[in-house]
Amino acid sequence: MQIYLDGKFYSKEEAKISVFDHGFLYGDGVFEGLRVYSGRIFRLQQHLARLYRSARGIMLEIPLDAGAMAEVVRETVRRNGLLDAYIRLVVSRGPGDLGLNPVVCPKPTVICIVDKLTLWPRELYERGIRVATAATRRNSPDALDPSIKSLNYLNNVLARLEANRQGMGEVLMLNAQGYVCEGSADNVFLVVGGELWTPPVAAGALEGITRNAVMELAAAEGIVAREMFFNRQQVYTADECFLTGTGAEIVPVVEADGRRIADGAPGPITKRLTEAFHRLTRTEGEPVLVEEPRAAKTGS
Ligand code: PXG
Repeated sequence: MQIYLDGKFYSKEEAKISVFDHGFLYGDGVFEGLRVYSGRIFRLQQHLARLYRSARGIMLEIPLDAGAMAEVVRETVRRNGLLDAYIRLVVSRGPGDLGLNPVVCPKPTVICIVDKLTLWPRELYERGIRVATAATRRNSPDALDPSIKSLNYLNNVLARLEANRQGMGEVLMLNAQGYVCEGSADNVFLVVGGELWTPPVAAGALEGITRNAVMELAAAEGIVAREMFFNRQQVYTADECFLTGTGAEIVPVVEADGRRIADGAPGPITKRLTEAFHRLTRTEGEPVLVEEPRAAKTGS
């Protein structure tokens, strides 16, 4: 494995950052999680746009422009040679002193890691997962805006711990008003009366790249897709529910807080959108790694 760190490539063992890095000391930084499908980086430009928006929100000046950053990602993918992979891009405030004031951190740390994917078990997609509402509310936008994909993920980690303790596949996080925002690391969708609903970013959701792709695919399939505020009761009584994220893609949800959703099986619109999403990931995006043509097999 070759990891990009501040302009150079290192092995996994050698890629080290300072204990004074404010990304480590304070969760002061931003990140992106991307995927490579068949040698193509999925929606690289959208991920970079979100990274730079997140950085702007925390007044972090990324020392590379978006073009140079795109090349860093491509080069890291090329060097690792994985046709299907997960990419983690991290920009932290960089090394400083023990005080939290970012003014002492002149040089942000830039990291790009390309790693093998750990796919969710197939049966989760076939049977769907159970979710529960987390007691941990999503960060309030006036404290730490959830549309900033920051390194400060304790809010999400606390919610994820609740899922683990309850033996659930995920939790649904609510905002302070009780509206559903998202999962601990994924966006949430409902199908209601043939329409597709997902909470608006203003409800406290991340503007997920998978979420946006699903909204576009729905429109192309003739399904009305809306950003809507909804509460837990509307989840319980929905026709279908699913989660979206870069790692998980589209995961059907068949039970929420002990209430079976519709007939308790992944629904038809969820399945249609999943197929459309798989087609999209296989075909969209500029190829960075081209599969070697297989040597033609001869007789023996
Ligand atoms: N909401 C939150 C809070 C997230 O962290 C999403 C939604 C989905 O966004 P995308 O752009 O991925 O469709 C995320 C995704 C993973 C992983 O392995 C994903 C995230 C963070 C850590 C790991 O899928 N964020």
